[in-house]
Amino acid sequence: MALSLFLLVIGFCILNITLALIILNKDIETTRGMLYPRESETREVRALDGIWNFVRSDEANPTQGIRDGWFNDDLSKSMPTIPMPVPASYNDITTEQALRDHVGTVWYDRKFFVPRSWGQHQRVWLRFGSVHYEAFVWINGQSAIKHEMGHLPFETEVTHLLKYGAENRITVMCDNALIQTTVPQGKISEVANDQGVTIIQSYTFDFFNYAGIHRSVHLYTTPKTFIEEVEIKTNLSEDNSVGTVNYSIAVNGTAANEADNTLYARLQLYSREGILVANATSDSKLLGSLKVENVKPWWPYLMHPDPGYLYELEIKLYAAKEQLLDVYRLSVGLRTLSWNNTSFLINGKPVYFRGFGRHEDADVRGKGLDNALMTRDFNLLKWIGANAYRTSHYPYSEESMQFADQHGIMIIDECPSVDTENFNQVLLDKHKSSLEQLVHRDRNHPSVVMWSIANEPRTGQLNADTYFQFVANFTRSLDSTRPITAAIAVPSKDDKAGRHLDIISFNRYNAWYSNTGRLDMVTQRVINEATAWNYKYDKPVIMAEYGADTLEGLHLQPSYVWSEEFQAEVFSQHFKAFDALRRQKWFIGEFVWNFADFKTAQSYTRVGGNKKGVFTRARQPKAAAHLLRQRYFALGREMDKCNLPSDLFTYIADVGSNVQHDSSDL
Ligand code: GCB
Repeated sequence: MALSLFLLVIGFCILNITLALIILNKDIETTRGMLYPRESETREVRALDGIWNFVRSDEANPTQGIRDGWFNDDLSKSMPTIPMPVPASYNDITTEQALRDHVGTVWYDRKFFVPRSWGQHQRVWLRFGSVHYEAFVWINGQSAIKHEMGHLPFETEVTHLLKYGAENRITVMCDNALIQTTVPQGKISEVANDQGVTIIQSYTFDFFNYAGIHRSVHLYTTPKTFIEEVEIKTNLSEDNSVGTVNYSIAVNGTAANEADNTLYARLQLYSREGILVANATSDSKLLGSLKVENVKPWWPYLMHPDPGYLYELEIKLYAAKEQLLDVYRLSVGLRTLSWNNTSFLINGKPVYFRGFGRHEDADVRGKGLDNALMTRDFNLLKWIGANAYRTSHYPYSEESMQFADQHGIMIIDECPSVDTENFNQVLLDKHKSSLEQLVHRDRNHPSVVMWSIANEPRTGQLNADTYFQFVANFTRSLDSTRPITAAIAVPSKDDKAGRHLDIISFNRYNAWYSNTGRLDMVTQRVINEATAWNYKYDKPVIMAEYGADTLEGLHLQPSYVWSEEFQAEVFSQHFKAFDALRRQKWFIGEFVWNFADFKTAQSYTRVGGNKKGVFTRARQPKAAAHLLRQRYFALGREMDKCNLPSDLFTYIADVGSNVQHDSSDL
């Protein structure tokens, strides 16, 4: 009897484990619309950015505001409020530790006027650039939209919720809690403290879980029937002289549903100089293509004297009898991408990536959109001669994607999956949704050259194989024009995901996390590991992270960990490996970790945050920045014949033999 009970229990356990391992490739809900809000003859845009009212909920009672209906009236009628800037993370705005480390819900509200004119013959939309992590939104006390997933936009129509020619109220509840089924994952636990118990949010990823309304909030109008979706795919003739812009447009609105009302679009493509270079009239399916003779292709920075060349596509939607309904304009860069098992090409030319892993992170504003910081960052990227970065470890702002298009900076566009483990069905569905939202948002950016479907997932685990097969194939089904990668940190022999990728990226910290301080244990190990990855999968390989924490101003000779000298020497040891690997055609890029210092959760390995930046958090160069600059320009010179900046080398001495420091030193 005891034995049969024992067997029953064992059987039950096995069944449970098997069920937990089974993950299905389910359909997920797809997003619609969400074109970046732009003014035109037929559209108005208004930002709701500014100072909002803010309440931090009681951590022990996170749903109190919902139960007590805080959204039914001004927040200040329910709770004392404090001022809170939007966009910004809320964590570092006050001096309170309780707000910095808050776990759970917070509330925002503000008032705004809607002009009377908006109430007639048009529709009004409310759009958030991003709220981390989950958002619940009310307009005048009525539920408007809910959205889960940080770093990605969401929108809804609010025409019916607004009061026209009158004051309105918007209320947002934001929840930052990360659990095993959120992307990224985290854990919430109750831990004893000196007063009783406290709620702790823990996570394994290495950046601070900043939260709040991180990007702009917009109201915008559209006509009743309007351009809802635009998808652009470009092509070039073999000699790059003729370009094709293939477009597909989707329309939303009553006119689109009337069978006898044939809609069509007229498209005009203008050069940067404002000259009309191509035009077309679509069929009633709103599909078609434009041909551009003597095209100026989109090239990455330093790969061409005129990088980031963008055309402007003007789309006019018409109903029968030439009735103009809607106008939308977007930038278009014409380029081709192709890849095989040894290379990655843009416009038929092999690319070698010289870039960074980055973060959206700054003092005070956290992950809040900051145009001054973003502009400075692009100036630094160009100063240092980088041609690429990875949006580690989540999608970056749409404004930065537009900048990357304009400056010719190639983007490896990463979804918010980081350190993913304990693969399960809910997680898979959300992971796929994050990629669907990302691809939908970014598919028209010429700067996006690759999708990264995860950072350092635990791809040695049993069901990582199926899980990443589903995620990679799903991403491919959304966009077959770009290769797929993931930044992997498990040893290549244990990895089960790489076979589903097109390009292998790996992260490794030689002389830092392994063999700390040993500069003589870097070069050969990097060569061996890159070679092992290539040997296992026969695909192009990128080193997506390497580096060393460096305290600005700490100088030690001989070099010692944390010093500026050590960072420069770690880089130099890697450069030797990269140069050896570059001779193997399949090694296609080097990405330093990190562009700038950034904040992390508190830990005894972090002095005020992660200090692996080449720039400080205030965006000033450390010593290694100058070294990296010389290398990145040297690579640009060698591969793409770029010009060198006149201040790349500092005059040192005239020692009689007319010693000159210039490109011949490279
Ligand atoms: C990594 C992670 C990155 C960390 C970095 C580090 O492998 O991908 O998020 O910040 O290491 O500095 O530890």
